Amino acid sequence: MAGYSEPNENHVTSGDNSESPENESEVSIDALARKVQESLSLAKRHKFWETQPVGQFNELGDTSLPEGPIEQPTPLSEVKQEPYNLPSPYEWITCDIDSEEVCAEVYNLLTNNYVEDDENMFRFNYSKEFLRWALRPPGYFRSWHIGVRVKSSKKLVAFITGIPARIRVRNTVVLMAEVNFLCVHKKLRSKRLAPVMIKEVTRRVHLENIWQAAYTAGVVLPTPVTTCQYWHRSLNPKKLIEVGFSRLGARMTMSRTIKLYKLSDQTATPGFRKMEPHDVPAVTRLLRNYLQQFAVAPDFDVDDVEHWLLPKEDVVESYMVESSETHEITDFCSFYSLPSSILGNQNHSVLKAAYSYYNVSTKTPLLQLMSDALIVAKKKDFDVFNALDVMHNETFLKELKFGPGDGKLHYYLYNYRLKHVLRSSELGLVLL
Ligand code: MYA
Repeated sequence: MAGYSEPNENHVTSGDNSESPENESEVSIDALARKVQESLSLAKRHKFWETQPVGQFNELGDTSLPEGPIEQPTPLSEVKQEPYNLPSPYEWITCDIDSEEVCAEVYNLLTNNYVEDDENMFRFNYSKEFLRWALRPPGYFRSWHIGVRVKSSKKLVAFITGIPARIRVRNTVVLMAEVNFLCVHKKLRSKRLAPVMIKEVTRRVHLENIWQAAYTAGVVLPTPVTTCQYWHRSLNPKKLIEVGFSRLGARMTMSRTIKLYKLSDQTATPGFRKMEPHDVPAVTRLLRNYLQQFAVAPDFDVDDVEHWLLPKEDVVESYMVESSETHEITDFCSFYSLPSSILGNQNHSVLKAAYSYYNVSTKTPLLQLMSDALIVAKKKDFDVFNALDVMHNETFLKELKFGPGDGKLHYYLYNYRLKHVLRSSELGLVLL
């Protein structure tokens, strides 16, 4: 991932509105000039990304271009055999995430240097268990877990990963790399290390005869296949307000706010229970069938479902609805656990966030299913439940009192062109 997001408050603009019309027009001409300048330099802005096989901004709307791979694979013998050059103080390493020591180094790098919100109040704090889960799906390649160390001190200062995934784009299942956890130590930013890291992961993906990738980012790059918005549902409004994640609404008191977000102690759906190992085949069928309707979605088999959706304490939670008569599994919901460090608050250091993952409703209305998901997340002591506006999520967000976030999350494909930008609801893919 990732893009960071916090609840989006409608700020009431204060300040002096008594400017003369003259001033006003100067301001707007200035703003216009800036906009024109920005749009003119847009094409020059991505020295690295312009050289890559990704949709370019100037191709937007050009429907004459074919859908599918942008470049054809090259023979494996022509793939560069040695790593890209790093500036001389640094060296490549392949990270053995099974090693407790290496995992701790990666965890520390990310905990101190990974994605923050725009105001630098929160930073993602993926747990070690989460990282092991995220990086070792079926068929993973250790060579795609790439670190950069300082040669002299051996300190880990940068990281990038890929994992293999079958992603269906419309009717074609494409073997891809999902690229994530790109991180450069704060002290080494803006030195063009990121492009070298991206080229190196690309080279190592090519060596496995894989030529496409999927990734998400909070920044705009050439060119998103879709742009999603995060929504947030307060579970512990008092703490969220105390740490500055959300604000007390206009004409609201703390006690009214707590009451507004109060949830029932009990889930409502008969037969709602935690997923167990023997459910894997039924969940796989349910999910495969459901994901077919989206333009871009993972092509999960039983091994993927076992890895990605079987509950793992403090990492991923999955619940389903089993009919008491037929024992048929009719509905499914899941969320993963991604806490954030709270930067500079005296009383709280961690924000516990649940992120909506894959949800399927065939019999229980999605609204009721997700209301039960909120109840179990609250029971597990999460402070907030986050969801993107992907798949059918828009149908429950407002009603279940989610508020829109300020951050956007852009989805990208590498070396695969789509003719049209997708609506977020056409996307059936959630990356971690
Ligand atoms: S998204 C999470 C990214 N991580 C963070 O936001 C953590 C905090 N930030 C940092 O650690 C650094 O700021 C990073 C950039 C490392 C992000 N995705 O080295 P630079 C371009 C892609 O001087 P730094 C995630 O993990 C930027 O536009 N490109 O910059 C998915 C510019 O290029 P151009 C990005 O700030 C990652 C160049 O890098 C991103 O020191 C998917 C500047 O380099 C970004 N998030 O470091 C990676 N941010 O001039 C792509 C900046 O052209 C995978 N840049 O605009 C592609 C598929 C590869 C496999 C293909 C297989 C076939």
